Amino acid sequence: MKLKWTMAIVATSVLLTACNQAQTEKENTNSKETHSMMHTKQNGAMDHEQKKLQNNTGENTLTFPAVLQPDAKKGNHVTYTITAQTGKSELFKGHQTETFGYNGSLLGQTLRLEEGQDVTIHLKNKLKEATTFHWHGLEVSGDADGGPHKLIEAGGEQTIHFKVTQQAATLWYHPHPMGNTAQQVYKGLAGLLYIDDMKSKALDIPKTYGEDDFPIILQDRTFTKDQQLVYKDVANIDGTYGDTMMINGVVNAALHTDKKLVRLRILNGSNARNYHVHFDQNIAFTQIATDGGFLETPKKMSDLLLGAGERAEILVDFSKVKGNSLNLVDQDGTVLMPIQLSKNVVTSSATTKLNTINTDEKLYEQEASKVVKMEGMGENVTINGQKFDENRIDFTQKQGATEVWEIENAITDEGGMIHPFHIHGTQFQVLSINGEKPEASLQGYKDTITLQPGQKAKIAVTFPYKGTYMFHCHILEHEDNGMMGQIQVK
Ligand SMILES: [Cu+2]
Repeated sequence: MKLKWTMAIVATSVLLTACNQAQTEKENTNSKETHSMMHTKQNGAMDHEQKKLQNNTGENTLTFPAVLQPDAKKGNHVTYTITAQTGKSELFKGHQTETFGYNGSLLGQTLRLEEGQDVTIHLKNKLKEATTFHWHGLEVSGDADGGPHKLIEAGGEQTIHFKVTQQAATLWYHPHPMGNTAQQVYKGLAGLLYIDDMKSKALDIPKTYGEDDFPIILQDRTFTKDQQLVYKDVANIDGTYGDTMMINGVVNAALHTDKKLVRLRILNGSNARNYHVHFDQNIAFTQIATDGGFLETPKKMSDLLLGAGERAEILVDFSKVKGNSLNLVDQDGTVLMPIQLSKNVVTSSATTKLNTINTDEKLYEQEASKVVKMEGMGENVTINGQKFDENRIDFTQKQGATEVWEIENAITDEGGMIHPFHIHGTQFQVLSINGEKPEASLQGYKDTITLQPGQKAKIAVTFPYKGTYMFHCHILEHEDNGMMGQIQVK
């Protein structure tokens, strides 16, 4: 296994070095020819310019992933099988696109677990390449977490067991093989994982899956002329952006619903793109949940930043819309998702209290015991000046102990860029951003925090279980290029 890893890293760095040289040449000579020539040799073009996202045309109707049915359910114990496989998807009428999926040809079915359940999952890899199954946001042992150490070779199988011990939340699952995560997610490996608990079931909020409680997986993709997803042709070392909006695996999808109060569970499942979501026509919305659970109260938002890997649950009352349509838009007004409204159904929610979040006051004064400095762009991305090494443990922490981590997105001579920082196996609390109280969207449990260049966050981190976990930038190309470290929880 070690040999393979080394080979993957060497191969990646050869590619990335060439890519970086090409960038320098491009900057120096501004010669597009030189740039593309460099890449012909390297078996794949890498365009450093980020693709602009086109407006979602809304020509297709948004559908929702099916809910995964258990193989068996006996009392508190549930068993599932999740298979990573290849397939063909009709994303454009009359054309078959080759894709990856879990238990299907594209994306995964939604896994719905309940707090307190004992879970067994049989993992099957029917791809022609190695993969892992990572449960993003789930508090489980390092053994069940599906990091790069838990590689399942092509045709291989694994079985994991864990108990659900965390509160209601919208989590997700995706692959995590070293150096190959970006490509596998790009081709379609990603699924939702919902946790329900007594509290979430009792709350007076929309909760009927696909009727008023909508999963919204935002992904930007670029298709070739023959409607294929060819990762190596579009891969960008600083994060691969696409020009076409795909939601829940539907290209140019519009949400069709009634004029009523709805809940959107938005996952930024993109490789790298950040979204500043809001609605046009000044339609107000509230955020009710962050990555790892409900906020204490609904928070009014005008704009919500979601970096790669982050989730937010929002409530929006479409009965307040004057016409029959509106759009979910990005910062610059780009249409992310058109929404078509039919009949008026008056609904309302009186919920003001969603959750209780206790933070130990002492933590605000506590010095950070761990410092994570994210630096660089392109090939030069590092954490604390180092690239990932599977044989190096960067940090240790005691199971159940809460430590304050300082996460810095440093600006270097090259400049800086947004990095979404993710820790496996924990839901942390944000204590401060640049010494100030975090904004409302960060006042809940988080497993990923999107930091602007120059920002420093203090977070309170507790690992409920033991094992080796990753912490990394969730721009998948940065992660693949070693912007990742590991912590051993004992
Ligand atoms: Cu990054």
